[in-house]
Amino acid sequence: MKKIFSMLVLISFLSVPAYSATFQGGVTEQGTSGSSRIIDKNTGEGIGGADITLPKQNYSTKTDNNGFFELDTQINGPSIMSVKKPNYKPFSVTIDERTLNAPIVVGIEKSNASGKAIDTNMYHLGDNSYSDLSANAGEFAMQAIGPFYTKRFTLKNIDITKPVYMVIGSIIGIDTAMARSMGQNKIPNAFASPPEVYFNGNKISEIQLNGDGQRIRLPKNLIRKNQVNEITIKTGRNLMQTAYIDYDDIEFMNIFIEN
Ligand SMILES: [Ca+2]
Repeated sequence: MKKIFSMLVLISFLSVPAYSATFQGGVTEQGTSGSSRIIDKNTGEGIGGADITLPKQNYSTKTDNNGFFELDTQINGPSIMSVKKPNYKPFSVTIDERTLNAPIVVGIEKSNASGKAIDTNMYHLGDNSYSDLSANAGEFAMQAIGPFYTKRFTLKNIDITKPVYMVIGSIIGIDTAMARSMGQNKIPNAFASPPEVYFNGNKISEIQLNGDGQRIRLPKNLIRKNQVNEITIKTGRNLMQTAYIDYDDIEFMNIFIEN
């Protein structure tokens, strides 16, 4: 039931128009008109000196003293925008040309002691071979590092009596049948198996859809407290291509742990 609910929330987020919207960790609210702005999610105050980056466009800017900023660049189709500020959780959101034409307000949240940023870089998995009709194909920023990504990290100050989540800030390019049925790509005759997530050698999840702030619960019995843990994300394969392996080309950024 909980899974169904999460899916509904995700679906409603994906289908909400981006005009004058406030993005707060996957929750969309009606914003006010005016310039785009980064605010503290809890106090509502503008955050000055935050770094705004569009990795694909190789574009970056900073907010002014009151948190306002402008995106003086062109984008075509969904693209990942990242927001970074010391002492705040790294944040990213998938935007498109409609977002660029209307002001957006992004609420970011102070990091807490038990949360941990694992990796704030952007990665491309796959083989650099993909259809122009693929989800977000026009927006791929960089060369593939191969079909999988692995990161090792220690989990200190983790409270395993509470739920522990791995969060993927943003992910684009997934061409599963579900992504296709949601209108996230336009490939008529092919689809891919979903990316798989492994934690300490155990498969814990599959990612069916593109989107922001996707949470994957880490099974308590697999967590190694104060020791090295390992996350692997393996991209899917084009299930209609049998002559050779065609990996699904995807990009993601901002992996962190929430507790
Ligand atoms: Ca491919």
